[in-house]
Amino acid sequence: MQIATDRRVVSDIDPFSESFRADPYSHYAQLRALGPLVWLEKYGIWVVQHHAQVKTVLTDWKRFSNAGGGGLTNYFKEKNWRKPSIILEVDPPEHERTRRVLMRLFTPGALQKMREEFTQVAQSMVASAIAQGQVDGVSDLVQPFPMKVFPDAVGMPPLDRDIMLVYGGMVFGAFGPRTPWYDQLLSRADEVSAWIDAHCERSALTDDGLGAAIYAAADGGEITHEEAKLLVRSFLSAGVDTTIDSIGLCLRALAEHPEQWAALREDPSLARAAFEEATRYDSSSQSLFRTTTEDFEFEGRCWASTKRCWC
Ligand code: OVV
Repeated sequence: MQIATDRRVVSDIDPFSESFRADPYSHYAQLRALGPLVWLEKYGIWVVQHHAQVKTVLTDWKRFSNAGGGGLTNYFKEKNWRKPSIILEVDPPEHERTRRVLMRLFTPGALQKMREEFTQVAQSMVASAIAQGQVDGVSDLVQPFPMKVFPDAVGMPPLDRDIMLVYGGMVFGAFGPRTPWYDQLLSRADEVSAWIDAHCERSALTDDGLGAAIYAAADGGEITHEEAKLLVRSFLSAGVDTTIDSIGLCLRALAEHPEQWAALREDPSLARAAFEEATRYDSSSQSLFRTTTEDFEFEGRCWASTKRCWC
């Protein structure tokens, strides 16, 4: 730690390094101990980790904009390999317009239908795992489940969907800096983008899924058909990897805490609370970025516009 001449608290910690990723929590503690606002010199970004500051950064979109992107790449200065998400990487009032369309999909009836379909798939996957005798939690259950239920709910036909994992890696890789593994995925960007684009078209979807309902909102004039396609894409970008990670991290937490696993086996009605707690205990999404839109003072230290914030 050092104090820069303008009294910034500076750290050389790299949140994208392998050592950080292997053990994020001790690094978070180190960063938190430096105070409410730290300058990460490797990337030239501010980081906030304390609740009050994180809450301000994540809610005050007028000063901390989403439109610069949710990751390290600053869209005000640089283009990403894919078009920005019109639900994630956008501020009000545009965000409210697209959010309204998505929120309307989740009526109690639609959720009930999804619950039934998801439960049926889960039961049959668990039944075949039990029949198999020995399972690999991640490859036999954790990955196949969201890969089936989400695209099914959107209305995608049951084609080979493995390319979606490559796409997911590219989407979430884009939140960080260029790394060899991300560059390797990016070498397939054209092919993968074309696949995703084609499979989000109205003509590629069933007429009774979430995708069809989004296109119906476009017919009603609330959004354009091009925007409908991007909202369908959001389901495939945001839903699959996050769910795989969340269930996988939950399984790992249970494996590492056998007494919690025993309590859950004893009382399976704890499953919902256990899963929700697991998503807090070890979250699939641990960092988000915002971009400042104007010069202002924050925590007595933060001024310049379009500097990234990580929280
Ligand atoms: C929450 C999230 C993560 C990644 C991508 C998207 C959303 C999207 O809307 O494309």
